[in-house]
Amino acid sequence: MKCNGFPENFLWGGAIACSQADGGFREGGKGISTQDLRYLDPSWDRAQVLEKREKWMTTEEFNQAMADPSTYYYPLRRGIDFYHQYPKDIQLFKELGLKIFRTSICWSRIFPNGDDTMPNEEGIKYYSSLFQELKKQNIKIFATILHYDIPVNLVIKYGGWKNRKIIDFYLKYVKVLFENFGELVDYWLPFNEINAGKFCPWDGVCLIEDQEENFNQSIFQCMHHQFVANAKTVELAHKMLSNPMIGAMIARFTSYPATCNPDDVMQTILDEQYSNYFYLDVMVRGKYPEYMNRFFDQFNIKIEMEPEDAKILEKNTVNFISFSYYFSQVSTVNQGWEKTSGNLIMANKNPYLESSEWGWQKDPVGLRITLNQLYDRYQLPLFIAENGLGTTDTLENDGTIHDPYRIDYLKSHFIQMREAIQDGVKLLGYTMWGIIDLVSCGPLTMDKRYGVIYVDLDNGGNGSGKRYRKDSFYWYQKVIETNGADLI
Ligand code: BGP
Repeated sequence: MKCNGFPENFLWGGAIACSQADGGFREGGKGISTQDLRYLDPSWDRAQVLEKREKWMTTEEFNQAMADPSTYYYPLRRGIDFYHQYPKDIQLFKELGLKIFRTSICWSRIFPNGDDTMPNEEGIKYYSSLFQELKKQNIKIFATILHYDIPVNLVIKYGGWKNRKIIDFYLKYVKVLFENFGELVDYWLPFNEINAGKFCPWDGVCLIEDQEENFNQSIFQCMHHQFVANAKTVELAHKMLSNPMIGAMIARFTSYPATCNPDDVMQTILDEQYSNYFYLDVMVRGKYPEYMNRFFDQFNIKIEMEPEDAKILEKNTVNFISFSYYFSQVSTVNQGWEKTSGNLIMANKNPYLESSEWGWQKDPVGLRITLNQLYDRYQLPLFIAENGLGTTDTLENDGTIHDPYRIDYLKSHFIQMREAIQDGVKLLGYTMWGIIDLVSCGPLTMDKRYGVIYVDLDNGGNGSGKRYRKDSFYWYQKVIETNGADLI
């Protein structure tokens, strides 16, 4: 039954990732993860932050980070201290009325080195109590098994995702999660934005820039291992759990032809295939699509596969599709087309759209387009795993935060979600990105805030850490309570 245009059981939610929120660096037996090594000088201005964001991990930076045990230049080691504050934060989520909460599990809390014989009991205990607390408050759990951060030892010793051995380490980790949290978690997601490896190789597939001869070759080899790991996780889920919901996720790069020049239209098709559909085709349709052969030839990519891989991929496909959606762009063969920032990439500018403070082009209708495109192509239920507006907020002296721009952003996207549902799209839920302010993933700053809950910390981790409700908190609370009735 539909109610106010949204299904009665629509899952209004919020999302975070452990590496951006937890902190608790080296506490509870946690090992060092690849995201713990990402560097930010808190004194940098916006231009310096943006310049750094364009750069990938180098050997020099890696060694420097490994030698530095402090948190000063490493904001992802600090997060927002969710590791300690989660009981109070969950109270706020409860007050907000969240139906579902998405977070990732930190692999290096469960297996500190990735190849340990036994899991770290303290890590298991932490997630048990976090998940039980959520259940106590009647909040469903959407767990991401890997959101970029793998134990760094796996990179040092084995070369990370390039090495096929990592599939077994990953599955050993997954098995522990299913054994311990199988009854608690409602939706499982083996990989956050699996296409991220192509655009941000350190985050997605843990490759160090100056250690690769053919970057594309390495990226797609890693990706193949992730696809096999994904399929084997699906297989394991069906063996170990009852009726598991286990999904795929991409960072969705919605693109329109820049002009009606047929070359631009063809470019749009190629951009769709290479940046979006390839990844979903493998995980949903269970095989490598033919159009990738041409791409692989062009970049001289030869993926090593085991004879059984094709069967594994074919037999173990996901049962829902999730994606992040923040912006849209245009596709063109015109190399000189004006560019702007976007999630994970530099995007071609669309003159019809306004951009956020960080250059990301706001396009609510693009969300309806995306939902229709993905549902039409795959005919599987969809889940919007991330969406939101990252921007500066001001904490007033009286503890209020007035963020009408965020309300506008969310409202316009929710209206288009409702349109898509009326178009016939099966949409399970929506987990707003960064429901509580956290360290941003690209720039690594706190001043790119997404939350409806403000966290009093600056780019250097200074501040009380106190949580405040923004105006958007009360607005989202009403949306959830009325299941979207108040949207115009
Ligand atoms: C996605 C990531 C998230 C998140 C989001 C927003 O790609 O899955 O971890 O951070 O983008 O990006 P940013 O934090 O760079 O603004």
